[in-house]
Amino acid sequence: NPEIDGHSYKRQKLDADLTPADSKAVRRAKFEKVFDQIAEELLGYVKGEGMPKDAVEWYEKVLYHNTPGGKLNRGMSVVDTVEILKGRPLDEEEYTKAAILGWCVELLQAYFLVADDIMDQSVTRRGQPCWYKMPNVGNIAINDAFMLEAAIYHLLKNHFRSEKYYVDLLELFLETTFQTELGQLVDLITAPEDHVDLNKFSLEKHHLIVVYKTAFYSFYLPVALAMRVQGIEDKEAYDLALSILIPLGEYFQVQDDYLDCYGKPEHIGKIGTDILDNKCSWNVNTALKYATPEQRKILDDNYGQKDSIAESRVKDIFSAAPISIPERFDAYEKESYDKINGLIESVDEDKTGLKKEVFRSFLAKVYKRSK
Ligand code: GPP
Ligand code: MG
Ligand code: MG
Ligand code: MG
Repeated sequence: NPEIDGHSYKRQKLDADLTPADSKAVRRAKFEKVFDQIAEELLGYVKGEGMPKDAVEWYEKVLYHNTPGGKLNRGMSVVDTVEILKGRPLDEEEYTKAAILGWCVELLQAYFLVADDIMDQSVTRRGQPCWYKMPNVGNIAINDAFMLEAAIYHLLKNHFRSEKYYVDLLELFLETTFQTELGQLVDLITAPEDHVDLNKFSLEKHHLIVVYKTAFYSFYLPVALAMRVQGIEDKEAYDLALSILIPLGEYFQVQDDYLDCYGKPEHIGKIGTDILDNKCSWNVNTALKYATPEQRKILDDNYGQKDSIAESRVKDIFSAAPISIPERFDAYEKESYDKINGLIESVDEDKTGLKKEVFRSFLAKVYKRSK
């Protein structure tokens, strides 16, 4: 019996019996099993191309270090959404196909994170050193990121080539990748290392950055993929999904920004770098809005300095009245929750073929998250 969350399960449920209400740990374990299959498939291909043993072993390490090990919200949401849209548990074949798409989203995420950690000069991720920080990796991580992305299209071809929605899947991955890269571009050029100018920041700029760098690939992509699998073709339905998932994604990235400063590294699995990196984060924009002239001066002098004393000065200002980031974040969180619930309630299920539960379950996964 596998040990899951410290309990050993006396009776493993039959795979096909699993529903969204089942224990999270059981659903996660089932989803993770599909990753072993995927890794074997990808490594089998590399071996079949006659690549040397050390290359095969390298790619295996890349895949396992960077793809599982996170919260898996994005990937598992593909499976959950297909199941909710069908309104019944999936059979074995349906489950595997949805899970492969889910893992393709996780591979996209792995690709982004490996690259993002280099660009942000981060140190840890998911409680381990960032991939580029691992012994003997360094700049090879750039190629490794490309190979995580390539895996997506290899898997899509192997498993979906004959589906009539194959091109729609390709377009979804390609378009959301471009959107994410645009968001990353604006994130990076708004945070120059050698020139701190807080006048360049604004909550409008922040909104643009987070929608592009996070919301499309983390929230819209998993649901849109599931909608394609379900055969939904109406553009109106996709626009409606977008109109809820973009605000949800924005809320999620505001949480990420908040946790960058206020999360405990041992709990969130990463050490925050936003203040040192001069990032246009929700925290600093909110602070700029409420700072007294004295506080503003301290922010101007200390934000974006590669220096941990300057960083802690900024953190003190963030928490001090009238800025009071933790209180303002609590208020923001409540307001967002109510706003998103309002959007969900207005979904016309009969007209679009969508289900409110798709969005409710996604919101429940992220509401008040602490990591
Ligand atoms: C999150 O930003 C955004 C991404 C991980 C997308 C990266 C996109 C690329 C094209 C590489 P973040 O830096 O706040 O994330 P984290 O806090 O997890 O480092
Ligand atoms: Mg980062
Ligand atoms: Mg980043
Ligand atoms: Mg962050």
